[in-house]
This record gives sequence, C-alpha cells and structure tokens, in this order.
Amino acid sequence: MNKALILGVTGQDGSYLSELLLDKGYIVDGLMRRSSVPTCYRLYNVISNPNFKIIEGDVSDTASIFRIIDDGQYDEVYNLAAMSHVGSSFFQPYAVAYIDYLGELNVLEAIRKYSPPNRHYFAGTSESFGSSINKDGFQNELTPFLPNSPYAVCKVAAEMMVRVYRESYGLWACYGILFNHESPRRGENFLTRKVTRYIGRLIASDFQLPEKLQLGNLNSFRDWGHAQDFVRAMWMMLQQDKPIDYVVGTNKTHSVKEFVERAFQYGGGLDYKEYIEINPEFIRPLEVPFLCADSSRIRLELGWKPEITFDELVDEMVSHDIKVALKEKDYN
Ligand code: F7E
Repeated sequence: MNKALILGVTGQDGSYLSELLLDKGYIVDGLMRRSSVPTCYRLYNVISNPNFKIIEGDVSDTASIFRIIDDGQYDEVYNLAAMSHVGSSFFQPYAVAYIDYLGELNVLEAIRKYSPPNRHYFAGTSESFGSSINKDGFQNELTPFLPNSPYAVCKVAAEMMVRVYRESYGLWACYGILFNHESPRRGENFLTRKVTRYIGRLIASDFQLPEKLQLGNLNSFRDWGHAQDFVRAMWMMLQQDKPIDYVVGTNKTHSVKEFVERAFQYGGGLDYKEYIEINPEFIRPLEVPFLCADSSRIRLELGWKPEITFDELVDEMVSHDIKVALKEKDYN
C-alpha cells in the first residue's frame, strides 16, 4: 500500500486530495496545526477511515517536519500548507514567508536528510506570473514569473527552491502552477465563496439582509476551475517517470464581474448590481490583472483535463450555499 503525507490537510485541496488517495487505496497521514477551535470540518468523508490519520505539527516548525518525515518514510509527500489569501499577505508578509517559503524549505530539507526516495509535490501558483502574459494572451510553463504580492514572491521562492533541490540533490520533487480552483469547500474570504455565501444568506433571509455585499476590484480576470479536478492533477504529476512542473488550468478566463453576475443569476435570476457595493478595503495595493492558463503540456503528456465546467462550478457553489444558509436559518 502506498503511504502519503498531506501537509495542509484541513484546507479545501487537502480534503479533496485525501478522498482521492484513500479511494486509490493509499494510507494517508494529514498534518494539522494545533488549534483551540475545530478545523477538521472539511474532512467529514475521511475522518473515520481506518487508513486516514491526523498528525499534529506545523510546516513552519522545522523540528516537527523533520521528525514526521523521518518517522513516516512516505512514498509521496504533498505540501499544500499555506497562508493562501493574496490580499492578507500584504498585511502579514512575515507570516507568509515563514509558512509558504520557509515551510517548503523545511519539507525539502527533511526529505533530503531523512527520506530521499519520497516523491514530493509542492503547491505552486499562477499568482507567480503576476503581470506576465505571453503574446498569445495565455500563461504556460515558459511564461516568466513576475509576482505582484508577498504571497506570490514567497511561492516563487519556494518553487525555485524545489527546482534547486531537484537539480542539486536529485530529489524527486516538482511543483504544479495551479490556476484558481474553487468548490463549496473554499474559504469564505476568497472571492467565489464570499459571493456564493452572500447569495445563500440573501435567499434564506427572504431578501431581508440589511447589508450589501462588499467587494473590491471587479475588473480582474481569473481562470477558475474545480478543486476536485485540480487535486487529480497533483496526484498524476507524482505518477510520472520524471519530476516535471506543469501549469494546471481550464484555459478559459472570466472577469470577477462575470463570476458575480453568473452567481446572482443562478441564485434565481438576481441582478447583482442591486446587491453589491465597492469597498476600497478589498482593493489590493497591487493586483494581478489577468490570468488564463495554457495547460496544453499536462493535457498532452499526462492526459489530464478538467471535467467540471465553469457553469457547473458556479451552480454547485450557489446551490450548496443556499442549502447551508437555509439550514442555518432552521437551526437559529
Ligand atoms: O481573488 C478580486 C481579487 O482572493 C480573486 C488563491 O487561492 O488563487 C487565489 O488567489 C480576484 C482578485 O483569489 C474581492 O482582487 C474583488 O482579483 O478569490 P481571490 P486570488 O487572489 O486570485 C491563486 C491561484 C492562489 O494561489 C491563491 O492562493 O477577485 N476580488 N473583490 C476580491 N477578492 C477577494 N478575496 N475578496 C473580495 O471582496
């Protein structure tokens, strides 16, 4: 039986990846930070599976990462642990550096010292491209990185460190340059979920919500896919013969305004303009204006492609959040 470690198991991607690996017959250990409030709520499908175990630790704590990787002797180590909110990274640049950059360095160093046969996946990001776009309007593996936030700078540093450890020490390590990926398990302060949660609450309140939805920049473009499709790409990347870094995305882009418009339409033909307000608090000091993947390499070489469309994603998130809000209303 293959044995995998997932750092960042309590997040959106960690929960979907746990389900995927357990379905494939893996033994899965998930790293979780100690917390006084419940953080396992996304793991409802796996928490009582006998092949799944939570281990306490922190990616930024060198001692715990060294010990866990030495003790575990895993076949595959996935580092998805991150402070992943781009806007917040402007307010907490040191936290991002410790978690997103030094955290990955801890993992690489632990594998090099204690478990070199591990295959290792690091969660890179399309934010690494920042303002950089190919002449054809897409971003692929050849597009130069030009990060526009503390989050993206730390991710680029970690991605480069993966390459350096691979080329210097022969580690079987790669990173995925993943474009935005969402789901009903997305954190509530990311754009998509913030919008769908609001729509759910609006409908559950019979349109009596006192506050409007406060948003920032509606004019940026994102390539939004479904997290379930994207964790499959992570796993596929570790099944190939050689460690190769791939761009993963849907190859289609939509503006924030378009996402908001569609979501309100799915919520019963609502006109978003009646319900939103632009609040400068949510406008970032520096924005990534346009992201659109050219993921032809992973499609060609590994046969990956997304199965869930943008419309299905929006529909699933809105339907889910209407149900959640109605349940909350009953409970109250
Ligand atoms: O913003 C705009 C915002 O925070 C999307 C992370 O997973 O994907 C994600 O990063 C867009 C931006 O995601 C609000 O300015 C407008 O242009 O949902 P987001 P992100 O910044 O694209 C990449 C690939 C990652 O790696 C990251 O970890 O929406 N926007 N108004 C807003 N965004 C938020 N959060 N809140 C607003 O009120």
